[in-house]
Amino acid sequence: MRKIDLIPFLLLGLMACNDGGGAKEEVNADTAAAASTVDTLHHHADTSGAIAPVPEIPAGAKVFFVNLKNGQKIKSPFKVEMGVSGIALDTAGVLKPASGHHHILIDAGDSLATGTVVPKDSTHLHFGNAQKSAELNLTPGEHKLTLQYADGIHRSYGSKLAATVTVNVQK
Ligand SMILES: [Cu+2]
Repeated sequence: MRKIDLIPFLLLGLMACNDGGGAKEEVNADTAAAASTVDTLHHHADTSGAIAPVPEIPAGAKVFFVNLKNGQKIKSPFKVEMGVSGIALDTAGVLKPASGHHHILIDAGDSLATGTVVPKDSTHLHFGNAQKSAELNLTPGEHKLTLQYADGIHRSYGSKLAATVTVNVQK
């Protein structure tokens, strides 16, 4: 009885030794176990580390220009009121769920792809102090203004939290 029981193990052992794969297989099994552990750790790290995904947009959230309509004629400088509903308005610096701040893109497209860090330059204005209004000084002519919401670390929420109007600045 005992001898018969041992035979399969011996055979396995011999086969493993013969192709030198015995040790390898053990290592592989360990690696697989370790990999799944690391994987679990990574998933946790993803929600708290520097590469955390852009927070989900709450259903129904939107941004809008409060005082500007598409095609509006306006004199410069002028005040822009930035509206948001369904998602919190907060200062920049810390990543929080369901939260963000406004940006105005001037003649720089209809939105920035989700996750894109909003550039900081003369055509990409940040309102990281949770401002709700801004004064713009634009040259005469047509200008496309886009309100783009982004998370606490300036990553765009994409087209779902963007609004665009074209204004006509009078001479
Ligand atoms: Cu920003």
